[in-house]
Amino acid sequence: MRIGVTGLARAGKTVLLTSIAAALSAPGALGGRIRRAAVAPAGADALPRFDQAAHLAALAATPPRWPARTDTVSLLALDLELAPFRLPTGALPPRRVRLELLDYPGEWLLDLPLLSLSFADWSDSVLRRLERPELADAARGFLGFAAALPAQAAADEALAASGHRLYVATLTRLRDAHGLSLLQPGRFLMPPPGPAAPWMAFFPLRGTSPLAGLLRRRYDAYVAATRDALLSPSFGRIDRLVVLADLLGALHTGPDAFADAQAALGAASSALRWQGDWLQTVASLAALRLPPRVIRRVAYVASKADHVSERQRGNLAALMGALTGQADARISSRGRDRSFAVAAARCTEDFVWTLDGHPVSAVRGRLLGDERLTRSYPGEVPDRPPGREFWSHPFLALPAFEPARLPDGGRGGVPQIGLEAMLGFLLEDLL
Ligand SMILES: Nc1nc2c(ncn2[C@@H]2O[C@H](COP(=O)(O)OP(=O)(O)O)[C@@H](O)[C@H]2O)c(=O)[nH]1
Ligand SMILES: [Mg+2]
Repeated sequence: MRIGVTGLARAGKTVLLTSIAAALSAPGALGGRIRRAAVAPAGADALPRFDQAAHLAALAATPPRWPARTDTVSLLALDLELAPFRLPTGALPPRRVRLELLDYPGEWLLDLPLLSLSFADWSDSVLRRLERPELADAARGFLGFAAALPAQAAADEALAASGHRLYVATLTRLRDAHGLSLLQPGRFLMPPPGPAAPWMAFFPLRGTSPLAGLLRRRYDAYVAATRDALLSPSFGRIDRLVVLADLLGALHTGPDAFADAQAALGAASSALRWQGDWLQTVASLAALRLPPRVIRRVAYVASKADHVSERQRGNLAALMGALTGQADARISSRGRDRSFAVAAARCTEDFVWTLDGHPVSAVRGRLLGDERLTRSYPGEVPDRPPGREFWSHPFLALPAFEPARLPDGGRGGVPQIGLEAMLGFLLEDLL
């Protein structure tokens, strides 16, 4: 069984995989339904391995550290021994299952909508967005370059390369300075390992110039490669998916970042919802290949939920549900999707704080490099996309907490919130 874990950079994928593996390996895991779990040897698989030992050692260090930054894909394989099914005639032998968790960049899933967009339509929608007044500043260099191109610009390599460089710089700025997430193509911000293919050098451009023709051919090659990657053994074999998003971070960054995270989650969830359809199309295009398995369960997870108290975490899960179409009976994929609020490495405890004479449910934890406990109350989490009045009282800072101290090198698991409910949903038919 292969579970894909996806989310944009810093969403919390590495910490989640580390915590899942530690939880499944702890004695009495999932109410005793898992007897034993061991990280499987790398075997002959071409995918890089997820370095579980190093990531868990970081969390278990004194003082604890967050796991080092990772990028691109990696695979964590666990050999599980499950408690036997019991029949009236006696117990069956224990069952053995190989559970694989694939750490998959969410930036790559943002390319799903491109599969059904022509270069002209894609260019037009990207440029219209960049031309909006609130983004025009960040995009000025690139937009100026595109505007200065003659209507019949030649299919010139140097032009294509300069435009590409300016476009990638704009995407990077929109991510780092504006907190935006719907930035396409995702592989421009999270390149696959290995040397970049020459057709990666494109950018959105309107018109019918020879240059636009060259860029269109490159865009088409990019879309074809994206399609192939979705059919490849690494992604094609995924049959359950965790989509992780730092919604609290987006609420904190502000209305534009939040609206953008909403658009990105909406785009990814609708592309996944129609997966049945587009996979059939893709499969027929890629004749002679087996169609990939259809994803049977999707958990949409709001990460770092330990920044807010228990009362707020229900709202956080509801907000995630609202952003991914689960509240809408017309489009929800009955039973296949569910939303959760999870802290894979819980740093805080809940407590009641009296602010201006009013009790509020807050949290407290240690900041990185600080021995004392720090209190935090970022604000009320809305249970649906918030209206304008919400943004007049901005969501307060999210302190950089230190992970909780782990006894016994983490062999008993990592303190967490909501992880078991999420695993129970994903593994229901197995347990
Ligand atoms: N408070 C809190 N912070 C978290 C949690 N999980 C991740 N983080 C923070 O988010 C950062 C990025 O997490 P990481 O797993 O490396 O993200 P990735 O880029 O998606 O793999 C970490 O370094 C932590 O600072 C959590 O459960 N609680
Ligand atoms: Mg990572």
